[in-house]
Amino acid sequence: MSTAANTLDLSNYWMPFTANRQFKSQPRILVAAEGVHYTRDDGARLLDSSAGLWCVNAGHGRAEIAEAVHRQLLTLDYSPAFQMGQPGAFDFAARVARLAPEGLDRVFFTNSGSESVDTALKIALAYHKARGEGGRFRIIGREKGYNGVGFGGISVGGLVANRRQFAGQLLPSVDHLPHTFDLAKNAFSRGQPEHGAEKADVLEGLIALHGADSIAAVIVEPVAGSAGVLPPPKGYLEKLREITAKNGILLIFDEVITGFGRLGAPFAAHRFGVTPDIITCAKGITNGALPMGAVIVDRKVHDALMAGPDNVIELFHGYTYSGHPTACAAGMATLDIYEREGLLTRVKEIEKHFEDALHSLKGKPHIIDIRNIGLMGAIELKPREDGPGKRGYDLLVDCFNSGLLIRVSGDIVAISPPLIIEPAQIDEIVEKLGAALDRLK
Ligand code: PXG
Repeated sequence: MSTAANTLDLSNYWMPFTANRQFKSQPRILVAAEGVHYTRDDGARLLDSSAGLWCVNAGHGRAEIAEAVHRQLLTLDYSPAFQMGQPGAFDFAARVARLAPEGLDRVFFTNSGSESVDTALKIALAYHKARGEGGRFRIIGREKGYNGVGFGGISVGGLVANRRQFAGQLLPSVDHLPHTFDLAKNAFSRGQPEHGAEKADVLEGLIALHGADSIAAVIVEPVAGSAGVLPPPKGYLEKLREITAKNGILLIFDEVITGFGRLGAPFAAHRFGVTPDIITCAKGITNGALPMGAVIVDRKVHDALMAGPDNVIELFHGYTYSGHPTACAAGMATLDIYEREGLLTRVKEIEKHFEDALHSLKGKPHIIDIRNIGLMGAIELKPREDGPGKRGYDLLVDCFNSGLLIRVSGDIVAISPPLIIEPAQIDEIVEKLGAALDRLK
């Protein structure tokens, strides 16, 4: 079987978040992966600077995960998720709970980050209803937030491109905090920017406007990922926690990207010392090997729903594949690797090297900002006169052709390599990127 792009029929597959016609006229096909490298269909290797899509934290081709999934498929391929259990789901939930911040130890499984977000929003609404506060129906998201692509997620999210095609049918009763991006004050920040904690005070204004007793939850990414790596200003998350707690509002951290070691701790909540009521996660939970997500819930939120007659389903929600046996097996093997190889904290050791390497690009053509935290970095380019996103796309193509896989959204390059990356490989990413920037128009 040939996998070369020129022998593939590209017509049937409608690609997600892709300019399909542009792609199909100039396809980029990956056929294999190992460690921190992909292999293209022409056999050339690409250094993976984005851990796939921020998910392959332990690097590619981990045999241990493959073997666990293989064994599971032959033992119990599928079992009904509703009103039946399989050992793997209970074991894996206990394992995830042990990694989560203290108090968050009830785990609802989903199949993606988008499902985790929609699940978390539903749990927040159901929690307040169960406590007789059904008037709390409003949800506060944030501008520039990416919370997946379900109707809940795009409603609380704040990326206009993800919303405008569907405008008119977004969730009602949603409001947004302002984003924290401030190029004028924070350009070229290393780690958490100095300015912007006061943006959290806007929540007080929204509470004054809507009334605390109408607000169910606030959902934010601790570090905005898709918007182009926006670390929280110093003191910002602390303020959000203080204001939500004071007003009986649940705080949800969307940790689909930041979970499982990307910031040098199991979760961003640990890194920032701020504990939300609910964490959503996915991606790194199975090292990207199989689709899975989870919602990790404070026990008091969970327990509020465990009221009423015990023959009644407490939460009318779930998926055919919640706690799928293979996903749980992949997750167990993934956490074995993370723990054995110290990957949940390794980023602390390489973060400074990563930061210095990225910031060494300052002064290269077109760069208007470089920012970073943990093993997440962004390089923002000035959009070209002929249209936003074109310069970023040209850079993506040049890098692809010269042996580097980068993730570009618009004119922002996001760098988030697998957590196993070696310092010399970080240098190689930066070198290749620098050379491509020198060539870029
Ligand atoms: N929340 C956050 C914070 C995310 O980053 C989702 C929810 C949705 O997850 P699913 O599994 O439904 O895709 C995400 C996903 C990118 C990029 O390069 C980011 C995501 C997905 C694909 C690409 O910016 N984040």
